[in-house]
Order: sequence, then C-alpha cells, then structure tokens
Amino acid sequence: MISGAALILLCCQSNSNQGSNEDKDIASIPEAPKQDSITFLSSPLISDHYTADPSAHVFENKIYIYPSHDVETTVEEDDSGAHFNMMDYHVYSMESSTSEIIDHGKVLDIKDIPWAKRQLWAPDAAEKNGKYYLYFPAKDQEDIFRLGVATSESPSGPFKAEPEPIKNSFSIDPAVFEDSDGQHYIYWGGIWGGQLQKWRTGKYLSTGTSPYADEPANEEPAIAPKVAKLSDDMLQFGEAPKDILILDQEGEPIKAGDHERRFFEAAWLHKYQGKYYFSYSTGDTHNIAYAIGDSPYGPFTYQGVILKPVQGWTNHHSIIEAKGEWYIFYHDTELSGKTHLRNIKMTKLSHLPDGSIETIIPMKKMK
Ligand code: FUB
Repeated sequence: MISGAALILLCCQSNSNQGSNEDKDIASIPEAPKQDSITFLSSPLISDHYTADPSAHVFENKIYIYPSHDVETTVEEDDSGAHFNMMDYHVYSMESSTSEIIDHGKVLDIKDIPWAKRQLWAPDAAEKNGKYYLYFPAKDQEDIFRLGVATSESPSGPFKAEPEPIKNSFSIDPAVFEDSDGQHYIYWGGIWGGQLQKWRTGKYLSTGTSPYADEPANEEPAIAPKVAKLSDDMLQFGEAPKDILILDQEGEPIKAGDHERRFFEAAWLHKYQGKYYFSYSTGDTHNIAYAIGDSPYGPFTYQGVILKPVQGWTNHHSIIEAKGEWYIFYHDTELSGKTHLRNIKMTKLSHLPDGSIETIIPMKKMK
C-alpha cells in the first residue's frame, strides 16, 4: 500500500540532449489528451521522445537509463505487438534521482545490426572491466525474436552490435544482474508476442501466427522465464538456459491459467539483504509482481504486487539502489494516450522491515 504522502508528483526534471543535433520526436508529439480524471504518481522523465521499458543502472556514480524508443508506425496493431515497431535506442543519464536528465542521443540503429529485421524491444545494459554491454531483443530475418549484444567503451555509447545474435537465444526482454561475486546472469523471456511459448519443446514451433497457439493448458505449470550465466566475455550464454521456477506459498508452481500471478514478460532481478528478488510483468493482468529466492537461479516464491497497472496495456520496470535509496523505473502512456507510445517515469521503492515491498499505485482515477 502506498501512503497518501507518497502520492506526490516526483521527478519533474527537464531533459536536454547531449547527442548530435538529432531530430527529436517532440515535433510529432501531439498535445496530451485531456485526463482530468487521472492523478499520476510521477511525471514523465522525457517528453521529447517516446520512451518505454526503462532499464536503469548506476554506472560511474550516475544513474543510466536504457529504454526502448517508441515510435509512430504504419504497422497495424495486432496481438503479437507488431505495432511496437522500434528502430533504435537512446541512452539517458542523471547525476542523481532529482537532477536534469541528459539524452546521449542515438546509440544504436537497427540498420547497424546485421542480423536484425525489426522491432528493437526492451533492452538492458551491464558493465564488466570498464566495458559496457547493451543487450536487446529484435526479430531476425525469419521474424523470430533473438537476443543481441552491442559493446561500448562508455555507458553512454555509442554501441557496436555483434554480427550475430547470442547463440541459441530466443524471445525478448533481456535483463542482466551482477551478483556480489561479480558473476553476471541474464534473465529473459516473454509470452504471446514475445514468442516464449513457441520454444516449449526446445525448438521453435511454427504453428501459425497466433501468439496463443502454443500456451500450456490452464492447469499446467506456467511457461518459465529463463536464466543463464553470461560467458566471461559477456557476449554469449555461459551455460545452457535454465527454467526459472515461480512457486506459490504452498511450494506449487504457478499455473498457466493463473493470469494474476504467472510470468508474462519484463524480467528483473535485484538483491536485497542477501535475498534475490525476481520481478516481472503479469501481462494481461498488468501488474509488476515479485517473488523471492535464495539463489539467482531461484526457485522464487511469489510474494505480491510491486506496481499496480499503469495507464496503457504494458507494464515494464527496473529496480535500482542509488545513493542508499531504492527506485523503480516504469512507463505509462500519459503523454500520448496510445499503447505503443509510452513515456518513462520513476519513483521511490520501499522494502518493508519483513523484506516485502510496499505496493505502488501509479495513478488514481477520480470518479
Ligand atoms: O516495448 C516492447 C515490449 O512491450 C517489451 O519488450 C515488453 O516488455 C513490453 O513492455
């Protein structure tokens, strides 16, 4: 639950672009539709581009944000998310949670990713030995989602894509967690448009275009998100991908029909007081939920909801500690009112004394 006092507008930073004098989308952002009846917990961090799926990290003592860059498209909306037709990535940074947000400009373009055909979806980044790695999903020439990596000497890019996707990679939404011993783990997966259900047998199931065709029956265990150690050079899986088990309080796997609690997409991992917190979107029920475990591989036991539904269909987040405070980055559609044109936001996140996370209510609708 969130206290009334917490329901204030945070984060009113203006944003400035340090990248080349690149065209901003601002000219094409129409006036926000009137939403007098909604009070939002936070304000958009960026208002000259549409941004989504914010993966935040503290690098070089600053907050860096790696979001998707949403764009208008002529591609028609469908159940597989074809209208999320993103073409490039920008990187943003902030000196602190209350500072101005800096746009470092375009850091990777789809035309510079040799294997990628379309849809640059939610990315994440990691650092090792002073080098930076951008992980991202894109559809390959066969329209199969794969995970790619691009590298840079700086957290603000530009990033150079590897010529091939990560070997044996599939699906979407990579998120990289560095454990206290320096080992990096990559988490990923997304059902429906994210195609994870198509890999149930270990091979891609070409059962037509319906994103629902290959889902398990309601009483079967839900499709599991994936985890793997990264290789020493950070460019490949360092081991065969493993299933992440999400259990209910009785120790039973969450079922496929349990849409309130089952994994859908947007995996994230953070560590708090020695415990591993796996958080994710429940998709069609629109929550960010979390589960706690004793190992980066899980199993994780379902605990509850971190972030209630935002405006818009998708809910996608990241969680970081910066200067001793915890923050959640997320998105909604406050600026556009359109599902595929989102804007990123942030607010504080609280771990309660028993280790649970206080539920955040991102908006209130007035009657
Ligand atoms: O941004 C495209 C997709 O929408 C992401 O990959 C999902 O997590 C959802 O936010």
